[in-house]
Amino acid sequence: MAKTEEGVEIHKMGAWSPGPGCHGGCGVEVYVKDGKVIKVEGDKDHPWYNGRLCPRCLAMTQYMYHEDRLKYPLKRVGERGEGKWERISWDEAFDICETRMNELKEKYGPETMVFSQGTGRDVGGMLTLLAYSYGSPNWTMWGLSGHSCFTPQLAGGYVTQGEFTFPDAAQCLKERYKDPEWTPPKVTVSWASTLNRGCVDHYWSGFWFNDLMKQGTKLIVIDPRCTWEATRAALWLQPRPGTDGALALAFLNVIINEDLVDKEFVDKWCYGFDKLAERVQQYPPEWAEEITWVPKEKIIKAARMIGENSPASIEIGRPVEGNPDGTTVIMAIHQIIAITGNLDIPGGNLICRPAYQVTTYPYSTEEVIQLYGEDLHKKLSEKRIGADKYPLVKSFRAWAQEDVLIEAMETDKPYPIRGMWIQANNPLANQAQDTKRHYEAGKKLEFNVVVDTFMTPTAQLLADIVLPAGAFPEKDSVYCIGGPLNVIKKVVQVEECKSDWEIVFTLAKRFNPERVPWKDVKEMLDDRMQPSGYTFDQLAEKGWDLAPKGHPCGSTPYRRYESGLLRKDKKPGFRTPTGRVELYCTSYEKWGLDPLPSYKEITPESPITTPEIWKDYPLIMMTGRRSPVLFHSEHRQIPWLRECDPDPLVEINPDTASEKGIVTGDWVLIEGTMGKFKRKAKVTPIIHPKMIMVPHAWWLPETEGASPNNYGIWDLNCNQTIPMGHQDKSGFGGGPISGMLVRISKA
Ligand SMILES: Nc1nc2c(c(=O)[nH]1)N[C@H]1C(S)=C(S)[C@@H](COP(=O)(O)OP(=O)(O)OC[C@H]3O[C@@H](n4cnc5c(=O)[nH]c(N)nc54)[C@H](O)[C@@H]3O)O[C@H]1N2
Ligand SMILES: Nc1nc2c(c(=O)[nH]1)N[C@H]1C(S)=C(S)[C@@H](COP(=O)(O)OP(=O)(O)OC[C@H]3O[C@@H](n4cnc5c(=O)[nH]c(N)nc54)[C@H](O)[C@@H]3O)O[C@H]1N2
Ligand SMILES: [Mo]
Repeated sequence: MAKTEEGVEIHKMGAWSPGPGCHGGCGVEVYVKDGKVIKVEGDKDHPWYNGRLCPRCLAMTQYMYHEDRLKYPLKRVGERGEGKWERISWDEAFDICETRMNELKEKYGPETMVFSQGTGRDVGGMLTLLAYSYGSPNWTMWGLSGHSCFTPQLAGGYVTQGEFTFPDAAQCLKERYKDPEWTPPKVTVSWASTLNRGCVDHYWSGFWFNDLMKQGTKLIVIDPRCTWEATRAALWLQPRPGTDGALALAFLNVIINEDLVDKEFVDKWCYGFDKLAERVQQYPPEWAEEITWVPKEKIIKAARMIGENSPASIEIGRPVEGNPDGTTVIMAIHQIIAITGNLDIPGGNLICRPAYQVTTYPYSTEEVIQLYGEDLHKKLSEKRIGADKYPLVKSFRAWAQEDVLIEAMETDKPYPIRGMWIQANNPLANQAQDTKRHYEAGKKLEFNVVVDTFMTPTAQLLADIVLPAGAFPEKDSVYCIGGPLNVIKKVVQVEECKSDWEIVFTLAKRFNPERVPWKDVKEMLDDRMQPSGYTFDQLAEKGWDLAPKGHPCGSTPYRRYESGLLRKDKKPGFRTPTGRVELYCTSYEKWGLDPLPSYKEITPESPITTPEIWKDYPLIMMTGRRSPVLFHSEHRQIPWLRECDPDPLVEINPDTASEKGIVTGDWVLIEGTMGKFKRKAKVTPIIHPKMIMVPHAWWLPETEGASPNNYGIWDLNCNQTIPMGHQDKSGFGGGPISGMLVRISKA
């Protein structure tokens, strides 16, 4: 830690939630004076971000010292939703949680308690520790239909090449772009991804793409909306939402039929090419044009650009995972990467692993086993909601399946669900689809806890106990996925807030001291960091470290399949049953699923499947394009950020708007077959005339939190019009966050 002459301490660390809200990984310098954070800046020495930082991190002081922050534990004293709370001590809060949760366990069994998180903040590791110490297998993202964020992507990669991949932007090389092996991609595809707005997948961001463009990379953008990226693209494809699967199959058709395949790689390292080649004959560009609304010439041009230019890479955005049969679409995209020879090469799609294999957050079953052992994993899988129905829920990722879970909550089958622990998650303002259904199911539960930094609609409506979490400079933690190992360290204390790790650690130890053998959180982190050779304090001095090139547990060198660095048995090849990239998926075959990619129009509503609804609801609703100053439902209270994005908008094409007499600034009623909500119009040509875009997760913390207003969610939340229950056969994918049909009118 450095210190200025004025006595300001400068702490280097990785930033993760709470605060920016994000998926983490930026290197920051936290400036502390007299026990208070006075500013946060980017760390120029950090290998990924080189000093660049998002607006949400820059606004950390407004976040940390906001007057509305939760400052101490609260106990509900009125009815749920009445907004009546009483301050209690941490001891009392822990005692209540322990007693009530043990009562539920005795009455119904430990699986009666659900542990829900939001997106990939480090809460995943914490929740598994708490849930598994208590004895429940039901760790989940409550209400996120088909688990349609990141999990289909991880699962699709896992069954195809045994791992997940990200586009290479030299992020794992110590010398970055100066490394002699580095080659920029000739072409990069941004497939349903707002690179410029969010740190989308941990470390693939807009400015990196700028870096690549300066090195000559050309961009293909696949997005129904004319985004920042589209305006800079060499080629922009504008598909109908939810039809990316058809597009991917047509790309495969062109690449295979025009012989744009890397034959050497396919012969040596792939399995089932002939079967794939045969299958894709059904899917020529003419066929895809009709389905996707993308002219066939553009489909052919894009496929050729990918097939003729190596290295090339593909970034897959979340909307692809919400496609019907999302996991299959992801498989097809991975097949494109593999057969064009772009897997694990410089400038291609890199196989990513945590540095030194330090795991705190179990992304896959393998990591669950690494953290908790095979026996416990097996035992928990027997009762996990959805595991009997979905092989991937049982064998790949240890989540309870949320479309099955909501049914279980309503029917008590296969067993009663009676309590919920909600941490880093705001499902009623955002994550849950079919909001009312989740509210009704959650309201019935006997005991609910919310852990957050601010009072939220979810906490107001469902919680019995609310616990205040510390922001990232108020906690010790470790961050690692596919790049450097970052330390996050506690440098200040704010009010009575406690770090998420401390909260779950304390309670987990009460439930099961054997599973939590460490004396404190730091000792646990030391233990988990052992493979790196660092203790927590040692790495905290530096802030971060990248595994050296060639270290078997990092994301380098390139082409690790050649040298046996990927497989446990150290043989060359991939971590799949055949040891090859499985273009014909033997795991899917074993599980009774289609081993080859296919396309079905199975969105709940669409111009093709439900023409009668399309007549009355003639617009396709997309939701959720990211805002750079907001993270999901967060930051509505932070002045510097709200000023940049003040209103709950709906983006409408000028022709569509004028037909309805709507101009920018008008309030608009948006109606679907399930319900309605309101938004303020932003009339813009970047939207297709047959579509609208609704930024998600809006609530108004400046308005009344108690019922019936509940910070405005019942007026504004678009998820009231999006159903559950359209997951694909794998259990993952297919939550129709994009693609529902709506009509609009001036409110
Ligand atoms: N219509 C629509 N709905 C969507 C989406 C969409 O595109 N469209 N996107 C979906 C996707 S991809 C996702 S991943 C989900 C995300 O859903 P969530 O991750 O639940 O996101 P938030 O609504 O921001 O809720 C997070 C809450 O946790 C708090 N918080 C943040 N960090 C921490 C932390 O580290 N510790 C604690 N204790 N609290 C913290 C915040 O204050 C906030 O209240 O939303 C989904 N919902
Ligand atoms: N600042 C900020 N950053 C974030 C987040 C945030 O809330 N704020 N959220 C984080 C989370 S959890 C996630 S999952 C990621 C998500 O980030 P992304 O994966 O980038 O997802 P979106 O922003 O929802 O949508 C990206 C683009 O896909 C387009 N799109 C919509 N439907 C379709 C479709 O069916 N097909 C195609 N091809 N395109 C479509 C939209 O027009 C949009 O421009 O962002 C993460 N980063
Ligand atoms: Mo997400």
